[in-house]
Amino acid sequence: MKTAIIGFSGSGKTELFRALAGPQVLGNRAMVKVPEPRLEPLSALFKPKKVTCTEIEYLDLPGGGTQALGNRLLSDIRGADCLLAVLDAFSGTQDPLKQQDSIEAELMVSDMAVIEKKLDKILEDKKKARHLYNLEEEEMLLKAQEILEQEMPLRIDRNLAMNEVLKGFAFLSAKPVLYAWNLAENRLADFQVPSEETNMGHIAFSARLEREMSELESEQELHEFMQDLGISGSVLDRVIAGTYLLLGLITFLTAGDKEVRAWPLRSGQNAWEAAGVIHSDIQKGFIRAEVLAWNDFLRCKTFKKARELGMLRLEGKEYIVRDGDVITFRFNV
Ligand SMILES: Nc1nc2c(ncn2[C@@H]2O[C@H](COP(=O)(O)OP(=O)(O)O)[C@@H](O)[C@H]2O)c(=O)[nH]1
Ligand SMILES: [Mg+2]
Repeated sequence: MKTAIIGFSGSGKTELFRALAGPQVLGNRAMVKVPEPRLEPLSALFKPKKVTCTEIEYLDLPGGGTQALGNRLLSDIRGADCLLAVLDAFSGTQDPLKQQDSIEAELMVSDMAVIEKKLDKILEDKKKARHLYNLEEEEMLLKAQEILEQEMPLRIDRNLAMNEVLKGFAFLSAKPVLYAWNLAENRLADFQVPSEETNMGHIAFSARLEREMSELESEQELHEFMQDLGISGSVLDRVIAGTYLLLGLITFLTAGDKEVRAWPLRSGQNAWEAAGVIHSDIQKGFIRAEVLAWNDFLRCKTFKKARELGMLRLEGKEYIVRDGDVITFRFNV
């Protein structure tokens, strides 16, 4: 999972990146561990050699001066699954809503250019009476163009944004976006973040505060600091929770003596798809999934007990995985 951090120069992108990546990270790419408290009780039971959590890759991109993107960065942004867009709401020099409008406009203009070029190409092919072009592609592109002409980002149309035919274009305005409002410290407690829209979320943070928090010596100090300011959780927690919500992700777990591990899955995906997240062999040879719901695990504490109580369920490929399911896959190699 890859997230590109975008926004105007000076909005606090690099500060946010450092808060996510930790001070020791050099360069502009970092794998950030997704906090997963459910790994601990499982590890206590299995005492595995390895405990692995999910990671999200964050990419810090230099701001393009007067632009939030800048052409040479587009290819980096295209490769991202979602965008984290930082808004300067601390300095008072630029209205954050205007920044948001500019970012949206840049994303849409970029997509529009790609679409026009491709449609021109299709037109040429038609003139030559070549029927090599893909009719569905043309249809989808025209639909996308229509949305953009109404000054709407492609992400508002979920089906279009996820469409297989359009995937290869990696349209920027089709990507889910999480806006991070970089607020002045004193506004953090009572700021109301805008409500969610399709494929768009918002969180608030203060880059200055995050930096101060990272310099505190003890947990106790940190706790008091946060209480005084009326904030809960770190920006890392908020960004990750925001990203999971935005992408509709849930977590399932696998547990054994070798490894206890958390895996990301899109909400609504089934056991067969979950198997594929782990390994294509497990998916190919899928026989069944033994599933223990998280609350049942907490109640039973051991798999033996869970089996005795009939809480360990045998599920087939079609079973829709739930957040926190502990799954053992049975498969043929
Ligand atoms: N006072 C204050 N300064 C900030 C805040 N966020 C960023 N800055 C400062 O603004 C400048 C630009 O921040 P940076 O993260 O490098 O912005 P970028 O260009 O988006 O990567 C740096 O000097 C930061 O210390 C903030 O929340 N409060
Ligand atoms: Mg920077």
